[in-house]
Amino acid sequence: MAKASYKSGFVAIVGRPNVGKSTLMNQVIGQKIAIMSDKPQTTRNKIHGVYTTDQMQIVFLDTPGIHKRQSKLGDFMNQTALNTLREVEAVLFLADTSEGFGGGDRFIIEQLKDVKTPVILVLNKIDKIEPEALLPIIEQYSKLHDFAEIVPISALNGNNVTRLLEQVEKYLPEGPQYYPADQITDHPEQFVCAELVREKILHMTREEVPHSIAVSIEDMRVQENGVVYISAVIFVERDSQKGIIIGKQGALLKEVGKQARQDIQNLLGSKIFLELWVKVKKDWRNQDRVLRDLGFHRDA
Ligand SMILES: Nc1nc2c(ncn2[C@@H]2O[C@H](COP(=O)(O)OP(=O)(O)OP(=O)(O)O)[C@@H](O)[C@H]2O)c(=O)[nH]1
Ligand SMILES: [Mg+2]
Repeated sequence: MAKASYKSGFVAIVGRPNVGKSTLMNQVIGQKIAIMSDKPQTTRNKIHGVYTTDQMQIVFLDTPGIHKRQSKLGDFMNQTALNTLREVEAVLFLADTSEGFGGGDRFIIEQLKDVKTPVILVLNKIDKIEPEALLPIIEQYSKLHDFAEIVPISALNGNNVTRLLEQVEKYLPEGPQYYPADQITDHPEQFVCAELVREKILHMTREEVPHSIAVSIEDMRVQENGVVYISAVIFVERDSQKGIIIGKQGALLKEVGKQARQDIQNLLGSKIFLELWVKVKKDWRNQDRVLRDLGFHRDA
């Protein structure tokens, strides 16, 4: 049973691609549940991360970076992020202080004006800038919107993140503990495992390849010896990309498997056997049926 004064609620994390939304959520939760990379448009779905203390529970919704769409997948990603704004008690609008203010930020601020939810401006990556540079940035953003709070942080090293949580608490209503204290996400393990495989490929490939892959877990079961057997298919859009993912004599795929296995073992807490396959599905990012099959549907 929740205590009378227990506070809880949902909080969206939105912003341009690559500003550090997933890094922030993982930093708060203390475990990697949303994958991160230096490539824009890493996150494709709305990812729940649950933060629980004796006084409050915040369910963070990490969202895809809002960007100029280039495919039906891009449409889905933008829509997912924008719809989330209406489902929450507060919005964290993340901006990257090490990058100049851009049209992408302006577009998102315009969208925020249409929602009544309090918006906290989170100025991220302060570890990358000189302290004197911060004040002019705060002034610049304050002119554009009436932010409920402005909190500079470094999601990467955790600087000032506790202060951000204190600010978020102010906007939470009294409410129940929605999830058990030890639950950090409500995504099926399959989803997180597929994402971890995708993250490794994002780290090891360049140009159009990162955007052209999707990962699907085809089989996941505990074998008699206690080892979890996982079979995953990596979809690409072209034959040439298949070659890149496999690499010289299978070297790249092998490395992806090695690194993903480590992360998945940390997540599941048991030994795993990971089998990876690569398949070509032409132009899957623009095919409604394939997008649905891969879990990109409106109510996801
Ligand atoms: N120096 C520094 N780097 C950061 C910080 N926060 C995030 N990063 C880096 O920024 C890059 C993007 O981080 P993500 O968390 O994947 O960004 P995102 O906003 O979730 O990106 P999308 O999912 O593509 O919208 C990664 O290389 C992170 O390591 C920070 O506070 N300081
Ligand atoms: Mg992300």
